[in-house]
Formats: sequence, C-alpha cells, structure tokens
Amino acid sequence: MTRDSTTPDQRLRPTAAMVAATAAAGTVLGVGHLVAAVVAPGASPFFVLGATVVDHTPKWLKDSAIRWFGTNDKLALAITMGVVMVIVAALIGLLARRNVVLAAGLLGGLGVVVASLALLRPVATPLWAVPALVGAGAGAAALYWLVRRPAATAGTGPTRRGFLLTLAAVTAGAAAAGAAGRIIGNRIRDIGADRSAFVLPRVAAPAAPVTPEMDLAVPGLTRFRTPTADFYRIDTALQLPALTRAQWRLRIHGLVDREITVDFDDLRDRTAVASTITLTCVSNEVGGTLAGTATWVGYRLTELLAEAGPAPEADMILSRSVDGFTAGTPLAAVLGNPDALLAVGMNGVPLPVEHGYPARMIVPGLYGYVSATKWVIDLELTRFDRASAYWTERGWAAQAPVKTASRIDVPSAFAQLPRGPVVVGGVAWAQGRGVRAVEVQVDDGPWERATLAAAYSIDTWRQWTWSWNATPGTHALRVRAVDATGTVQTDVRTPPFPDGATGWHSRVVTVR
Ligand SMILES: Nc1nc2c(c(=O)[nH]1)N[C@H]1C(S)=C(S)[C@@H](COP(=O)(O)O)O[C@H]1N2
Ligand SMILES: [Mo]
Repeated sequence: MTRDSTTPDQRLRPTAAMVAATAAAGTVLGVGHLVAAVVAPGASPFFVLGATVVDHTPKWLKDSAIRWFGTNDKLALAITMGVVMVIVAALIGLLARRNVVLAAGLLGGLGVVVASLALLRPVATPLWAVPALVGAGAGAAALYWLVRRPAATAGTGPTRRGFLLTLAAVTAGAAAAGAAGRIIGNRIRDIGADRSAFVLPRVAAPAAPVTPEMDLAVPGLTRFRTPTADFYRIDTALQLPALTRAQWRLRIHGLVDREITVDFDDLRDRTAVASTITLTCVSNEVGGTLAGTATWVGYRLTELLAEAGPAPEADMILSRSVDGFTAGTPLAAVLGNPDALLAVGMNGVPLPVEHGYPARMIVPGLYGYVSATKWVIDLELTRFDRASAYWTERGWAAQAPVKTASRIDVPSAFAQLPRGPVVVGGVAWAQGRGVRAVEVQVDDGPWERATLAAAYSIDTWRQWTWSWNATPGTHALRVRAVDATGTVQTDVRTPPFPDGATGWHSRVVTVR
C-alpha cells in the first residue's frame, strides 16, 4: 500500500493521529524499559535521555533547577522530558496522517539516536544500544498499525471503534511492558537484602560523643547531627546504582608503586574508624540547606593509599563511581587528614543506597563534588594538570575547599513575633578551619556576639544562639561567622558557580 491509497477523508483526525503517535512513543519507552531491565538497566531509553540531558544541562540551569525545585529537581526533569516527548510525538502524529511510512521511519530514526546516546554513556557496553533499537522497532510498528488500520477499514464501518481498540491494545501493551520492566529491574536490582545483611565493622575508636553542649535543643534550630532521612541528597543518578558488597571492588591505580584492588573480604581484616563530618554541597545558596552532619564509619583513605604507594608527582585522586561520575580530590587534603574515609556506614547503619551503598568517599573540608564520590569503585592517582572530573569539565572549579558560611534557622522568614526576648539561632561552618565566633546584626545596629555551642571539631558545623530583645516594627536580622584564623565571612554576594556561594544570610521578621 502506498500513501496515495489514503484519501483525505480516510485519514485519522489530527487529534487521533497525535494520540496514536503518543501511544507509539510510549511503546518505545515501555518496550525499551523492559528490554533494558534484562540486558542493561541503565540503557532504558528514558534514563539514557535523562542522563544525557543532566550531563548537558548548562550550569546556570542546573543551579536554577536546584534553586527552584530543591532536591525535586529530578522530578522536574522527568516532567519536562514527558512534555517534550508528547510534543514531539504529536508532530510525528501529524506527519503520519500524510505519510505513515515516513513517520514510522522518523520514530525508528529517533530510536537510533537514543541508541547512539546510550553508547556514549560513560559505562556503556555495546549491549546498551539494544533497548532503544528494539523499543523503536516496536514503536514504529505500533504507529503504522494504528494509523493504517482505520484507513484500511474505512468504509467498512467501525473505523472509530477499530481505532480505539487498537489504541487501547497499544497503550496497554506499552504500559504492561514498562511495568514489567520496572518489576524485573527492581527485582534484579534489589540490594535491600544485601544491605540489611551487612553488619557494620566494629570501630577501633568510636567517634567522640556529641554532648548536650554541642547540640542545644532550641526549637527550630538545626540539630548537630542530621537525621539520615533529612540528609540532603545530590547526585546525577536518575536510577540509583545497585551494587552488592560481593560485586563491589575498589581499584587503586595510576601513579602508584603497586596497583591494589580491595573487596569487602579485605576490608573485614582492616581497622575501621568513625568520624563525624559536616558534608556541604557547592550548590548551596546563602542560607540554604544542602549541608548535613553525620557520623561516618569506614576505612582511612590514608591507609589504603599508603598500601598502593602514591608516586611523588601525584597530586590528585580521581575517584570514579560505578555510574561514571568522577571527582578530583587534592591528594594532600586526604593524606593530611586521618578522618578522610572510604565510608561504609552513616549514623550507625550501612550507607543508604542513595548515599552511596556499599561505599563512598568522605573528605573533610571539601565540597562534595570534588571529594564525596558515592558508589565509588575506582581511585586513580593522577595530576590536576592531566585529568579533570565531572563538574570540572562543566566549568566548576577544580579546587573547592568549603567556604565559611552561617545561617539563621530561627526565627523563620517573615515570622510575626511578640516584642521582648526572642531566641535567634542557627549553624555556622568553616570546615578545616573551625568557627571562632558568630555575630548577629539587627538592621544597621552594631554586630553582636552570639553564644556558640561547644565545638565538636574544626570539620563540623557549630550551633549558635543570640538573645534578642525585639522591638516593634519590621527588622532585618543578619549573621556572619569568623573562622578560627580570624577571617570574617565575606559580605560579597556570589552565586554557587564556580566554587561556592558567599555573602551574609539575612531574614526579615515583624515584631508587634
Ligand atoms: N556517584 C556520585 N557521587 C556523588 C555525586 C554524584 O553525582 N554521583 N555528587 C556529589 C555531590 S555534588 C555532593 S554535594 C555529595 C552529596 O552527597 P549526599 O547525596 O550523600 O548528601 O555527593 C557527591 N558524590
Ligand atoms: Mo554538590
């Protein structure tokens, strides 16, 4: 049959054609997802498209996404992609009314594009092309079937009914394939059992206790230790890596005397330690919440590196996760700090999968993107003038020590307060240096010394409170910290890009 056999009045109505093509696009995704669940979960067309978008999102947009959607940025991405796909499908549908072969071919061609993108993923194997290709074949067939059928049966009667039945069949098939892919994928990837069976190693020395003087119980004030459920999560993974302890290996190589590979059996014979560290994201805005403190259990990176013997010319540890993310950490920052860990536990339990199970890096004093690789499987000793990591390739700074920051937690923004004594409080951090003082200013008044909670270490944040005798009116409260070198936190406002935000946090409140 050629397109000439379709006379205008036999054609699907535009809306029907657009719906048909959307169902066909759904078939690409559903069938692709099912095939991926079996051959290579990361190669599901939806994840490939998402990961490609994530990797090529300009930094201003990535930062805006985090600012607008917080850690819902991945949901926002999924919705945006869904909308774009419906629009593209609708256009293909309109084309299909005139030339169904061309439209089906176009859909197949898009499948080839997605297959190529899959092959470009950092951890792809040739198999990664298969899901998109099979999915596109199924989608093209579905489109052809949907658009030809009504034309073929036109004049014989139940055109509309035939179309709707076919549409229902295609939609149900696509949904069933997608759901089956999800179930199979989740079953194959279920590492909950592996995680629950993991008994954390006994530590040689427990982390120093957090005393009540370090963790003031002021309502609304950030707790010293962040409950794991509230700990911020930032990563590029649309699909959480699933790595059992039996599958996990850490290879240490590059500029070393002898390459070594460790597995969990080796780790069991090693000395585990605990350290309490405040982790901070470079994308944190002034006053933002992308920072958290946890007690991590793991193995000293200094000891692991010593076994490999870094060469004198090495100055960077390029760590790589199982899903291809990389971070470039100054070797000196790790060698100089016994609290730099290959962590396997967080707040007394195995690392949650979203925080890097079964193992991740934690290095005090550095933003997460240059140090805190989750699902880490590879450490390459190299040099900053030879290698670059994921975010550095996207313009972020290669060197990224944490900047001094302070935040007001209470009172909340635009709070209505009674006059008289009001507790103002928050946290301040300057990892690697420590917080010496915190000062608060009301409107243009003098800077007043806040009361600091007891310090835990220079690598953790510190709570502060200040008692304010609030007077009626609208007031701006401002905070700044002084680090242990005596340097006052700068008031110069800079955005997170390229090496962390600066500026004083302020809050406006009304006193009646
Ligand atoms: N594999 C992997 N590790 C990663 C990232 C990532 O995208 N992939 N993001 C880093 C960034 S930017 C930060 S701030 C920390 C956040 O760790 P968390 O999610 O456990 O809080 O993880 C780091 N480790
Ligand atoms: Mo980050």
